[in-house]
Amino acid sequence: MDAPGSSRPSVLARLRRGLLMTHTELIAKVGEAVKARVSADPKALEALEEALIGGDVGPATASELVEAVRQEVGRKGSADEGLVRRVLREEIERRLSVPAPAPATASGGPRVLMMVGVNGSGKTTTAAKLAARASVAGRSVILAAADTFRAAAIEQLEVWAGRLGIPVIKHRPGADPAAVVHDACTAAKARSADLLIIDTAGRLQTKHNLMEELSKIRRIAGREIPGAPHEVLLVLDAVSGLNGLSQAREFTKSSGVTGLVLTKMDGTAKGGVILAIVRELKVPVKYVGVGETAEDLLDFDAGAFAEAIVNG
Ligand SMILES: Nc1nc2c(ncn2[C@@H]2O[C@H](COP(=O)(O)OP(=O)(O)OP(=O)(O)O)[C@@H](O)[C@H]2O)c(=O)[nH]1
Ligand SMILES: [Mg+2]
Repeated sequence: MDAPGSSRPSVLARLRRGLLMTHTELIAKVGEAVKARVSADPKALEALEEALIGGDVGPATASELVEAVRQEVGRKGSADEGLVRRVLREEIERRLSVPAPAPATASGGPRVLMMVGVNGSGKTTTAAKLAARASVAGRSVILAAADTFRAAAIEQLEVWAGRLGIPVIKHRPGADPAAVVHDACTAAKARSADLLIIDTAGRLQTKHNLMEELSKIRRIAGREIPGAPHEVLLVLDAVSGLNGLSQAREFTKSSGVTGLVLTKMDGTAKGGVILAIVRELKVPVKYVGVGETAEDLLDFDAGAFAEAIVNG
């Protein structure tokens, strides 16, 4: 995991605290499994599997992980705690190391990033965090308030933009979001911005007209700026756990998602859900949200995440 600036320890600490529920239970079960001599006692493996399921990794991943432990223990002929942990860590890291889709060809113009997801997942907050990050790195950023459903949604983005000193392109509430995106693309080109971040309204994947609206936004962006949107981030709330999975599946199918953001990992989230999501969607996790301030965003690092889950 990595985060900019001096806030790094506290941000990492928040992720660790968020992962604690998965970790604590898992570690207790690893200890039990080892004590009961994994190879000899299937009950110990069952307990480990239950702990993994309790951590929201999903039944399929849980059984695969336990099978990997069983095989390694069989090969080595012994099962010390270190071995079980090593197998789990390696297997978790491997599963989370999904190659990113080929990047859209660079056009030389502004890079366009679009946030999508169901209601309340953290799209606007993550858009602001990413804008803050790019701005701190010296890149010129523009935000597009393409969530025109509610006046409050536009205001929320404006508050962030004002705080960060970043321009925001907006229309009236109820306006066509694609028109906002059109204007934002024009502004981004005219001002030679490095990055345009489009905030969209939360929507359920079952609402066909709303999914169509996303397609229209994509088309408009692509017409104005070649290759846009260069990145489509599906923002998922980790707290909703496995419930969000089927929704996410439809989103990835229909809106060309290139990466995932898992938010609210600082709360009571069971971090194991990342494994279930990546297994299903086969899209890489790019960022992890660990709080509500601009700094509370981590680059996702599969190795560091596996280490934090298994070894704390
Ligand atoms: N603790 C915590 N809270 C978060 C995180 N990300 C977002 N939130 C909070 O979650 C709530 C919803 O976040 P928004 O960014 O408004 O979510 P959204 O997806 O834009 O919501 P809609 O536009 O209504 O669909 C807000 O109270 C945020 O402060 C996170 O990583 N950790
Ligand atoms: Mg929003």
